[in-house]
Amino acid sequence: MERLGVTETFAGVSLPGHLHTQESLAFAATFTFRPTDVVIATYPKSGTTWMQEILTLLFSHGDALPAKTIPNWERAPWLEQIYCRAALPDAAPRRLLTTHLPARVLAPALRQGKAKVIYVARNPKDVAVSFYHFHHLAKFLPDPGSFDTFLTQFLEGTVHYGSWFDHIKGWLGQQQLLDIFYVTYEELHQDLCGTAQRLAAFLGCPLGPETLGALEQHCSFAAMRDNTMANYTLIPSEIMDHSQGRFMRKGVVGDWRDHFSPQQNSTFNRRYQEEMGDVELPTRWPMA
Ligand code: PPS
Repeated sequence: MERLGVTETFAGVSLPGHLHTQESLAFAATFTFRPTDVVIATYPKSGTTWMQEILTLLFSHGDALPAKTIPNWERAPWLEQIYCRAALPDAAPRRLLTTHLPARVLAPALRQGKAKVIYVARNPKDVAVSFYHFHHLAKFLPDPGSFDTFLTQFLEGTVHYGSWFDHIKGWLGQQQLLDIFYVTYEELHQDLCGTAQRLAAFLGCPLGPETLGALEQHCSFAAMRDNTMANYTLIPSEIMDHSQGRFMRKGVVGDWRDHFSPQQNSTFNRRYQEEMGDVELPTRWPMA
């Protein structure tokens, strides 16, 4: 398969060449946003797919048809990926986009275009676990080696998509400058309906009880795990080896407790404190 072993470097970050070229990355970096654009920004494995599904249901006013008939990567194209230019519905009244790029690449254009941004963050310990498992499935990512090796690279920020710390600090630093809604994976878990209501208010999108009911049903882990338009099983096995695991893996909070040794946990906590000690997070994760 094309460019499976290729790595692109852009803005100091390594990215899979199967999904990105310098041309596609330049397309993203010079993109002209509109005030009606809604951009989901995430570090990988933070709840991107969940947010794509929630916004699909919100924008369809609870009609599940788009979520059940259109793959999520078409409903909310990845701005920096090769196919985006062709996939973007230019005439659409509201474009939903997704990105893993750091804020420093996109923030000036987002500000200029007055687009709305939804930043989804997740406890980085769970991100690391989810990302590690995803490396076994995704043939466009390098072999992660042992969990210990991967965790070291994750903390050093040398994994594909770069440093989790830089990513969240970069986007949080835009809070006063961009029209941005910050939400965590853990909040979605704790109160999906309440979070959807806050999202709807941010987006100026009506949300009646029927839409909310449909959203709750279709955005549950079980429904999304079984929805071929959301669970990535449509991707051929040469690109995602489905025998190695599921994209919709566990969908729980705190899975790191089953993966981290006490030593790994204390190394992680020390690094987290160094990087995040002074950072004001709108919501915090239990790190112990
Ligand atoms: S990616 O590859 O960056 O787009 O991945 P992303 O979608 O950000 O994250 C994938 C993880 O999110 C979990 N997920 C969910 N959890 C709970 N409920 C719902 N509805 C849901 N949808 C996706 C998915 O299972 C991955 O987490 P892990 O921990 O690996 O299960």
